Amino acid sequence: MYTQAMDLMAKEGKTEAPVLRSAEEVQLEERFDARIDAGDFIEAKDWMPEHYRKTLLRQISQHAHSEIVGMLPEGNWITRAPTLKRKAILLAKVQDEGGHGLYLYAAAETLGTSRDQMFDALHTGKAKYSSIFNYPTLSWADMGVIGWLVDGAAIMNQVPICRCSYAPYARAMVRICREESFHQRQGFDSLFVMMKQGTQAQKDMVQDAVNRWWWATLMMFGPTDDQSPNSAQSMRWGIKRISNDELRQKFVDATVEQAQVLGVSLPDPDLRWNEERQHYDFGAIDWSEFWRVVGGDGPCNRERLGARVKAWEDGAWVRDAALAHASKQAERSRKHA
Ligand code: BYC
Repeated sequence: MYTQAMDLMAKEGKTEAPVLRSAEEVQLEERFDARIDAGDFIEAKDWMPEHYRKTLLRQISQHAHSEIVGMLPEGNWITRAPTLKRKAILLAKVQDEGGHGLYLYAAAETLGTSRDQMFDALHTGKAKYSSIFNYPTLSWADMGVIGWLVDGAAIMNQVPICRCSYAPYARAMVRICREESFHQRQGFDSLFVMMKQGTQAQKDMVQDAVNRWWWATLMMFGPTDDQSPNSAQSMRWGIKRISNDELRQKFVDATVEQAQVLGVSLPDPDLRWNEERQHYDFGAIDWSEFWRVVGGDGPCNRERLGARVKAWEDGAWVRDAALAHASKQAERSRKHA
């Protein structure tokens, strides 16, 4: 089946020619598959098929890029937080996202690619990052909604990755998920305060933010399973444990009740409980918007990438100074050796 995702992959030159394998490689791969089937974790020094390595590198580096690009929409509000308490929380949260990026870059480096290569892929637009960070943060309520919905979706997607077959990624995810659950709670708490103690204008601001973020959040889980070219192999290898559609459904089911507690409505006239399925039905996602954003043409793609490139260029003197310091230190310890 030809899909929009395949079209994008072909444009990016990612469609691979079939590779002929030696008998030894076939045997190694059979042994590898048996380890996956037995639920073993794969460590960095273990043999792995090249496609497994590439798939992980793609997913982990994109995940790392999402964390550091994800600092930008929220960073936008640090100077305008309404109270010192909310400013301290937001500052800590944005700093956590930077930390998540670093754990993930470190996990990706174990697959044999340098951080400089990964940054280069991000800065030249070759690597993707989550579509969600290409939307603008227009009001303070967006900070609460990012915590509640975006981090909520992130947790739903990331908890199963704590059991990913690649151990360095799984280990990084354990710590990230713990921190993400605080992020989600602080978002919910901030919205709860506005909805229960706020003025009508504050309540309207929350509802407006929910209306703007809801559909983009559902897109975070990726294309539907039948349009997801990577899912089948990633599920086979235990990189992904739960499919895009199943995770999206779990998220909707969990969020509807939270919205009721907050007293906000979700902007979907087709959202209703389906007794037979024991799940909420929800309306059609605008996949053309998703592919437009993933393809680089979302509301803030250029701004986000521009900010990352500028930060990289402005930080060149820090990297140069650190390298000069490290080589002086190395020379000094050589002399004293
Ligand atoms: N945005 O075959 P599929 C955070 C791409 S950070 C952009 O289903 P896969 C946070 C996909 O990459 C949250 N692109 O792919 C941080 C593929 O293209 P390529 C980030 C997307 O990999 C700061 C193509 O579409 N979370 O929470 O099997 C502040 C076909 O898709 C998206 C992670 O990165 C998207 N939403 O499944 C606050 C989690 N969806 O790569 C919060 C780890 C799909 O072939 N990643 N694409 O060119 C994953 O779990 C999986 O990679 C995905 C996609 C479920 C995202």
